Amino acid sequence: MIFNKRGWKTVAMAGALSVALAACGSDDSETDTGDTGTDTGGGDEAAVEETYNWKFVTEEVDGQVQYEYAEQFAEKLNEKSDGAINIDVYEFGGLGSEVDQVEQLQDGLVQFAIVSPGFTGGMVEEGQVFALQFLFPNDQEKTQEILNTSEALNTQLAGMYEEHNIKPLAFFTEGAMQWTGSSPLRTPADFEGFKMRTQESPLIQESYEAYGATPEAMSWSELYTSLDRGVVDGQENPIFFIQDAAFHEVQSDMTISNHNNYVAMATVNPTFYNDLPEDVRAMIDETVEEMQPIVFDMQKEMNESLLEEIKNDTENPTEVYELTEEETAAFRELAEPVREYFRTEVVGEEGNAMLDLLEQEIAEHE
Ligand code: 6CS
Repeated sequence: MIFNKRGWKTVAMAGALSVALAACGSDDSETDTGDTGTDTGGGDEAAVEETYNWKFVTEEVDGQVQYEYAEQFAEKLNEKSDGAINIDVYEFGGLGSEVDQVEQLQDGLVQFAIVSPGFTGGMVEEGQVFALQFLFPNDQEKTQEILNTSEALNTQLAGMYEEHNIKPLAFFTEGAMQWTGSSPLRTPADFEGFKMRTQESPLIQESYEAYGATPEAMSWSELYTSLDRGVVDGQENPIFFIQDAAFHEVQSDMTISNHNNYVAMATVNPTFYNDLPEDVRAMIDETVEEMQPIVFDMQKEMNESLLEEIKNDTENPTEVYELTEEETAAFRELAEPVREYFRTEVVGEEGNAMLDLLEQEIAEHE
């Protein structure tokens, strides 16, 4: 595994690169259902008779979990189809913001996307269930097992996304989330007046307001600079992302809070998917399934090794502190009413039924 260290502080997110998509736009109608070409034939597994050129957009960059997922997914499908399926994988930044990317998927300009529910909460309110802190088990294996098997998520929630032209193929964890700050974050009092960067979803913001913080939504493309300049005081993310995006360089403190998991969805445009021949769909489904243990191991390895990198970065020292059980309990208590808020103010009957089932599924794993 290669961990690319890019110095995101110097990267101005390239609006210009979105021109690349616009430029490709006219071709996309052809590539949605696949360019018809000659079968390259030969491979045992390749029953695919046309050639296909698709786009897969991610919210991360080379070396990070989502991008590596998309690369391996593309490689597998290319091999399985004996070269008939070709997928261009796009790093984050090339095609606009995280929200722009979701729209491109819905419009069929890209066929596949990794989507974090944290950017779609205004659209699929029920997807904000992932913003509920301390809902899933602390144990990442158990969490991934729930994500793999949950009917509440894979049937009920997936159906709600599909109504918005987004078909979740799989849910996976990118690791437990931790807090970083320009000051220590150990008790709810430490969040009083603390400017916390969050993703767009209102329930994430509600969760930090419950701690007394002032949440501010922004794209991660602006985050390094915003932390550096004090526009915001802190943020939450899995360890691999904190290190790879170099947020620790501009934060004095990191709290191992394990307050939530970073859940992402591998998604496809449903119209595109449903129009594909059955054998091609089966190939996609098989690949999605194969990717689940691969991405789990990938995030685990990255989160573990990059924690050591943060601890050993003497040029950019970061105080790493792990919450005690007692300290965690204080946050857990404040997070509890947010679950009730989700039930009564955010979602309706369907969302409540989904959370009931999810809570039951979680309890069965604990
Ligand atoms: O904090 C964020 O917004 C970003 N974090 C991760 C782990 N992936 C992409 C996302 O946009």
